[in-house]
Amino acid sequence: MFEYAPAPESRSVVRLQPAYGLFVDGEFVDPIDGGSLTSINPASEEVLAEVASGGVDDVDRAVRAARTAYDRVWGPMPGRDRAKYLFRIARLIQERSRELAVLESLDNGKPIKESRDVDLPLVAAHFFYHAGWADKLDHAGFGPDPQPLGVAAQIIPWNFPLLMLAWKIAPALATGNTVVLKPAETTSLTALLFAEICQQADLPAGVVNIVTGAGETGRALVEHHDVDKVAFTGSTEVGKAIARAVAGTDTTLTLELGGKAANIVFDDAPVDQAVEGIVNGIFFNQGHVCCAGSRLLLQESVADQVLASLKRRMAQLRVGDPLDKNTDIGAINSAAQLARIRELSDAGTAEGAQRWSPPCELPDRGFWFAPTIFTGVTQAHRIAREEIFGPVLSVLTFRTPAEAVEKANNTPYGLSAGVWTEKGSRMLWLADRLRAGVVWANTFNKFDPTSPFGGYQESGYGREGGRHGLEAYLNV
Ligand code: TXE
Repeated sequence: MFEYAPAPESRSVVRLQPAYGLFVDGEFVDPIDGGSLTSINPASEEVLAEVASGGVDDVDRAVRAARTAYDRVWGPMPGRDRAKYLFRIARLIQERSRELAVLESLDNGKPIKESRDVDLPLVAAHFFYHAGWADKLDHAGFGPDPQPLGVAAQIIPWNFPLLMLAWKIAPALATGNTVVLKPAETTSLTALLFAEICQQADLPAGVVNIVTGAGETGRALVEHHDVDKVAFTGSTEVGKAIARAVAGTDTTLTLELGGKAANIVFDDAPVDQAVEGIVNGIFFNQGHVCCAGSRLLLQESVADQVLASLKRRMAQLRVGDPLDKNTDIGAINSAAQLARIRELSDAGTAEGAQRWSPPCELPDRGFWFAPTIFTGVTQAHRIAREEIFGPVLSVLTFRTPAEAVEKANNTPYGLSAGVWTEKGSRMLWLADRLRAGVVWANTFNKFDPTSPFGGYQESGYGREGGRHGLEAYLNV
């Protein structure tokens, strides 16, 4: 067993304060009626900082600050001026990207090579992309002078703390809305560093407010009478509760919820390339990805070959210290999530599927789970139906393209899917029939700010990114 020891030179980029307040009306403030949360490093269980937990009065203060900023400053501001702030924020994110990436890995547990090379570049790209829209909304097909909605309440999860913040805040600000954002309780720190960046960019006070806290804080925000728009990313269960809470009000809602994506491999697919796509599909970010390729559908004639190659590749994956640049799989974000992954994996074994993981030493402290695949999975098994949100892959087989579509669509979700085949006609045939918001062709987990992202059915509604994402923040 090795001791978890973060590389000191990386860690030193981050200057953590012992305690953080809420970011309201351009300042860090103590909560009025809230308490505090302890933020820990999931790879070591060491305490990183105390973080304020906002109560009902804190949420009210933040919404009032956002309303005032909307009425007096941000709503009336010409798009070209809003763009300048967004460009400034985007550049500051680039300048401070090392610090942000290290903090993200410390707080979330994700490998530094992902936070540094995937999350942070995408976060900056989102702000640059939306900065470019701010002065062009009249020409985007929404009609002349489309109006913002007002104050947006935004609730985000812990799997991509900064990237989800960027997906929410950048389009809201570009379209002239102001924001109260609540990060997830286990990953608040990069949102608070982002608040510092807003100060550094001289963003007018109240345009962005960050209220940290757990579900109760989120509920107070969603139920606040002066919120015009709610945008939520998280579990389907909480998404449905939010939909019920705003039903009958004039608050508009977008929901980005869970998934159980099929990654479909045909017998003409290049095996090495497909195996890389399978590994990326399920082990990227420890599988804490709403669009993770968590159901692998293999055409029977190549199933053995692909599985053998996948196992060889899995044996090379390095699990461990998120701050080590050679790490492929970091820590599970929380004890609660680890318990959920264990429970569903145990159910897989109990229901008769065969479990396999490569030999893999896991650190003693922290929350860890070895990369795992289950074969012999049937569609009735819980591991084929429920979102595991961890590094666990359920493998099923199919014979014909029609059977692949039928199995892929046999889920209450519909966020994404992947197809691996050299035949273009087959690719298009499947893309037409797969009920998923995104269908990746010979790739997986590719994101771009220009491309709308969102789901069908229990994966939610509304789109984020691209021109469609702007629509969610405008009266058109
Ligand atoms: O989600 P929650 P959890 C799935 C994944 C995971 C499961 C549970 O399967 O195992 O959900 O994760 C806030 N009103 N996804 O418990 O509770 C909460 O504080 C308003 C998929 O972490 O939905 C946090 O900020 N807000 C998913 C956010 O909701 C409330 C990402 C998400 O937490 C609230 C995360 C309430 N009543 C989990 N209760 C994806 N789509 O990517 C909680 N929150």
